[in-house]
Amino acid sequence: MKKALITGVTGQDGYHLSKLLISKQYEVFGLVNGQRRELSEALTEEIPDVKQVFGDLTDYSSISSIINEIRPSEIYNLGGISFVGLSFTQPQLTADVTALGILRILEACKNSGISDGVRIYQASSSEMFGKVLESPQTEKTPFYPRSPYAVSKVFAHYMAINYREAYGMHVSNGILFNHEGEKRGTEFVTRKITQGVAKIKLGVAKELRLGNLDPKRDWGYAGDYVEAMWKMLQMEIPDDYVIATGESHSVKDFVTLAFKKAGLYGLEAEFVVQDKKFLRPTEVDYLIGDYSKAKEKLGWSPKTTFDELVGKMVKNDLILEAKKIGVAVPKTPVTP
Ligand code: GDR
Repeated sequence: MKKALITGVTGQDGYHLSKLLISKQYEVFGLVNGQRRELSEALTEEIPDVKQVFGDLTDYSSISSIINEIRPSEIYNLGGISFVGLSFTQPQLTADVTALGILRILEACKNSGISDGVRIYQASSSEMFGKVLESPQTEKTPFYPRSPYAVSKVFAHYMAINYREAYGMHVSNGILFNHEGEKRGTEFVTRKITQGVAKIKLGVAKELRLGNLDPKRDWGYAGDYVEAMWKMLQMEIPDDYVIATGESHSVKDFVTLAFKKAGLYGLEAEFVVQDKKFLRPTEVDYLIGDYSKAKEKLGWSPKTTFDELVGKMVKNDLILEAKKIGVAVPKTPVTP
């Protein structure tokens, strides 16, 4: 039985990846820091087969002893401060977790003598392209990070490459563009929109407060993207891959479609309020990824369309919000 260690196991990608690896008969270990018990409990309830191990990406000794004890064949580093907005107010914490976390993992593997056998996935991000220098973005596009989060991800990305080149370790970077779904945290714009739309539909919210509606993102479905992570570690030679859909839509497009999916045609102008509080000191305006390399080498392509993604998320939030107030789930139109 293959053993996999996942950091960030209580996040959206941790959920999808754990499900995938368990379906492939892996023994899955998930790193939890023990401070947020509600997250651990929710994970136990949803995926009891994940074995939770206690440690923290900021604490080398805990990472090292976990790796020594488990001796995993695959490590997926999904942990970190992942909310770009928060990284502006907590830049040092962001660097400690998001930038240095992978370094601690790499060092722990090297020092425990398992660096030859282990395969490591580093969650790189399209945020590294920031103020883009070319479009669409590929594995060769230069980086121009625009937040403490993105700067940390660039550090981690190159550290992964350096350990690959310096010590021959099997480390791959997945440069994932935005990926969303039912498990997305409500601080991220897509889920904030779909939850907000569901509340408006049910009459429990009167407005949806958002920041900048103009930025464009390449949005895919998280369930599709974790397949690519796994595929990268099954390759004989480690490498870096862009994982994206090749389509870009604005936040405004997402809002319009979400209102439509809930049967609130064209009502966004009435409910959406722009709030300066959600603006960022530096913004990433436009991202669109070219996933040709992943398609060719990994045989990976996205399965879920933008329309399906928004539909899925709105439907899920309508069910959850209706349950909270004990009413029937409103019917959503199949075709607008
Ligand atoms: P992003 O995701 O920063 O792209 O990073 P997010 O959903 O937070 O923002 C997307 C865009 O929407 C704009 N926006 C708002 N964002 C939030 N969160 N809340 C708002 O109210 C709001 N209004 C407008 C933002 O300014 C931005 O332009 C995500 C994260 O998951 C990263 O961890 C990951 O690396 C990248 O995607 C790929």
